[in-house]
Amino acid sequence: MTNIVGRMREAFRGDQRVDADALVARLDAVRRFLTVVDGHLPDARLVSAHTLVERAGTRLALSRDHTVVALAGATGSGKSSLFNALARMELSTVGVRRPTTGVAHACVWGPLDGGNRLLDWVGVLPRHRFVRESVLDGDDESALHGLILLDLPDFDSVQRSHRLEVDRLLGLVDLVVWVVDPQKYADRVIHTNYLREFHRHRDVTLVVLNQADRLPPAELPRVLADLRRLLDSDGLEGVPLLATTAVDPAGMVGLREALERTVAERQAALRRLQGDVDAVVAGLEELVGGASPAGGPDDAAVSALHRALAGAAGVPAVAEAVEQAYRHRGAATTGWPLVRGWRRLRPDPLRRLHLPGPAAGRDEPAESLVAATSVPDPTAAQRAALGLAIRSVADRTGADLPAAWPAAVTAAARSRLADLPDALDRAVANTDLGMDRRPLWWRFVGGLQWLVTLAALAGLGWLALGYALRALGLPALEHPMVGEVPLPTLLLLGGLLAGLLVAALTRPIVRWAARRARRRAERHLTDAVATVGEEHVLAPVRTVLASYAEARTALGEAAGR
Ligand SMILES: Nc1nc2c(ncn2[C@@H]2O[C@H](COP(=O)(O)OP(=O)(O)OP(=O)(O)O)[C@@H](O)[C@H]2O)c(=O)[nH]1
Ligand SMILES: [Mg+2]
Repeated sequence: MTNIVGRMREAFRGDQRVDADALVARLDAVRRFLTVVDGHLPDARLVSAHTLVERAGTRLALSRDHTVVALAGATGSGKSSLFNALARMELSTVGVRRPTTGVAHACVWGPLDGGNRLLDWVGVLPRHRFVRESVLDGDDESALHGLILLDLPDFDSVQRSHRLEVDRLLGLVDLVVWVVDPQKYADRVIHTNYLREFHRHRDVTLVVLNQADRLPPAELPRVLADLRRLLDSDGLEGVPLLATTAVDPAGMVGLREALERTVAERQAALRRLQGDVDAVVAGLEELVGGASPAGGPDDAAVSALHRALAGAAGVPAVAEAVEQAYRHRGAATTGWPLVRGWRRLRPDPLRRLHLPGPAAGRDEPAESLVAATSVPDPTAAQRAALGLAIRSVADRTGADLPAAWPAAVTAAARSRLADLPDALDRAVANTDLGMDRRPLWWRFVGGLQWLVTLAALAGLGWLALGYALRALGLPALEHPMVGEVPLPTLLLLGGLLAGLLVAALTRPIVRWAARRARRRAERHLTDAVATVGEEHVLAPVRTVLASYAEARTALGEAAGR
């Protein structure tokens, strides 16, 4: 037995102290992780982390001078007997009928004050709490001062309520003493369902082979060695293993010493929580592990999105209208004055679209402007193309992220889909198409046209006056001659010809300038719809990526890296 206690001491990693501040920092990092991923990852994946944060916060706020130790094991292994033997009192019923203990019993060494709050939280009813006042025992019990020992129901119980109670308590206590007996120590349930689950809590796990007195002395080492092998394969290498005999005080020395050391160290609560953080972090790792944070949606996908947005916003139709309107207005200003009026009667291609332009929104925020343009609604094909482009942005961005995140990226990309049509319409409506001012050269050509037309009219008037005088028999006018041609005739014909010539020469220039105006308007419109795409599609996607990066960092800190 000394041998085993010696081994136990060696394996009991009392020297590895847990720094409370570091642990609190790790818990804060888990908390930050949860805040950051909120809304992006399915809640079901985060249950254990939420539970940890909640439990750890409460445990750390409660007495750290107390160490809650649970005796857990199969029915009949001797938990209540060990409990009573350690308390040196018959507190928990030891029975022949199985199972005996139905609810947890607690014994507190030292004053009850802080212990009571802990037991309220752990959930042991006041009538099942007992106090071991060290004052009465002199110094005998002072070494266990601060211990709260729990006698649990059996974990392999036929009673479902027992099992649930044990599972609940095992999540809260600081240290677990697993009690096995020579008959059932190899039971599969104990190892698979319980011991194996505690491999991250090796520092707060102790295993006792109780009823050691029932084995022939020569058998004990063999059974202990067999149990050690099983524990190792459960991932519990190095966990203290000792033999106990509840019915003999001498058989309790090892366990009592181990508990005394645990209580004196005041480390079990921190070690327990550290193990919990390790387990939770390991479970979360696959949610943010693997790929490093992606930079953002790639250029090709963004360009495709801009094209699709432009299509859905009716940019080609507006640009076409700008070109036509430029030609229409250019011709109306620079054309032959005698046909301008007729041109003006034709509707302006741009006005038909009812685009208020940036001036309309000057006094009110763009958001409040009611989009009421007459730009044609997107066709089914344009809508489908936009849907595809958004999906492609999401797919390409989320492709390298671990499972659960691609869905979050897709949801983010589509999150403002319903607002897109109005936002696009508003963007188009508020874009400066550069069509408000008439170019200077139009006015110059227009003035020239008037000049030559006036010359033609002057010539016409002059000729008409000559004819009139002649018709009335009055002395005829002497027309000055330019070469062989009388000046009024030259003015009339030259004016008409010059007007037609200027109109003919101007037309290709207007066409060229109209194409330029179209391209400029297209540029402005594309910029405007790109801004809408940025706000409504890309920004939400970037938010998810930023959350992912932050979650990675937070989990790294939670892992203590
Ligand atoms: N010989 C011997 N008998 C023991 C020892 N420990 C417990 N027993 C006996 O084993 C039986 C069961 O002990 P309990 O302490 O009631 O076992 P338990 O683990 O509390 O059982 P449940 O409350 O049903 O889960 C009783 O008859 C005890 O007297 C021991 O170390 N040696
Ligand atoms: Mg019992």
